[in-house]
Amino acid sequence: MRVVEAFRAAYGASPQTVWRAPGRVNLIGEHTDYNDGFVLPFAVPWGVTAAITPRPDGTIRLLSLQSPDGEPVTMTDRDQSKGWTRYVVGVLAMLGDRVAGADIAIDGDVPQGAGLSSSAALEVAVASALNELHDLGLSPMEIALLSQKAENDFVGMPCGIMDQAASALSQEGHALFLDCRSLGSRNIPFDLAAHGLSLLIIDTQVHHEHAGGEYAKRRAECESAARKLGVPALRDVTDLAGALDRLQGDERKRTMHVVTENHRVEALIGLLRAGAVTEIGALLNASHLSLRDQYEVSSPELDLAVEAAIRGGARGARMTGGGFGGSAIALVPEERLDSVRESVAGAYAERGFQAPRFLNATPAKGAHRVA
Ligand code: GAF
Repeated sequence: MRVVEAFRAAYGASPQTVWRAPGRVNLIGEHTDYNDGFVLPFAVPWGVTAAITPRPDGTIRLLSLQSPDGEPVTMTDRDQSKGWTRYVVGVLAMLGDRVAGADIAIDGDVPQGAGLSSSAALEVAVASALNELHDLGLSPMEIALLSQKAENDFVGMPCGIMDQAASALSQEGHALFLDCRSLGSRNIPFDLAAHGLSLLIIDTQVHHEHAGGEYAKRRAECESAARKLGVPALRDVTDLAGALDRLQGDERKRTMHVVTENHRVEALIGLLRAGAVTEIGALLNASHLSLRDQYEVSSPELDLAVEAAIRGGARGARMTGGGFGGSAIALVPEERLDSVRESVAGAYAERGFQAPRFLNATPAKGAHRVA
């Protein structure tokens, strides 16, 4: 394994453990996780592999096979971390005294900028390896929570729990239904091929700079709306019409999205349970319209990907992940895959957008030891 070879070359010995954790794509349940709601992501076949040996001193040496100079970064103080190293050092920082330093080599194959959660994969791979090495006894959900805390408190991104939970808990061939309040989860069988379908990921290759700030703003708007409605979180709104009467402007729109999106997650799971996989497309379309018009986190590239995919024969499509760029997903009958790709690529060329990248995702397994 090349991460093991790189580790040996950099640090002169074999790593004590190697863990891999995947990125994720979200089928439905967008911007619901930090509203205590429901999500249905699954792990993608791409992820991050972390080779680690603990160090008794506080030093952290960190090598990425994706870094251009190929040299390890050495940090004697956690405050020295910058850029991508913050996701790793954040995990170490959250473990406090339980972990001193470490020699780490990282290899990743999550398509960059596609919004498939390479950062959660990185956090969960490192946290899972440290959990084993230091005999911490953390469950996969505790690993996800620790990774989320690293991102919230150390990196400064106020994300919910979805991405880290998907990376830590997913099972091959299944989507992960997660109640983000109780943290109860269920692996739901999700075999599209058995129904002659594929889930096409359309990576717009565009990521807008302001995405982080807009994410925090949406989260604050939801929390403010919940306070005005006197409920702990928007998940608790049961009388949507009554709630909308009491809100105005953006907070009204955000509430509309979150409440209806939670219902869409439950409806989609009902269809999967009934074996009606081909029928989930309408829910994907409705989710996209709500994210575009009520939550206002889509982008021209995502909207065009969704419209052109449907024109090309997709049964449904939506943006996936935080928004403002990244990827859309399309549910496509296998015989229509070429037609959908051509429709989207053609529409992008006509509009003068950068060519999109197409990926095919089948549900992969969550974090696991590889060596
Ligand atoms: C990002 C966040 F990291 C998740 O927690 C989630 O809120 C998602 O955006 C939107 O559903 O991926």
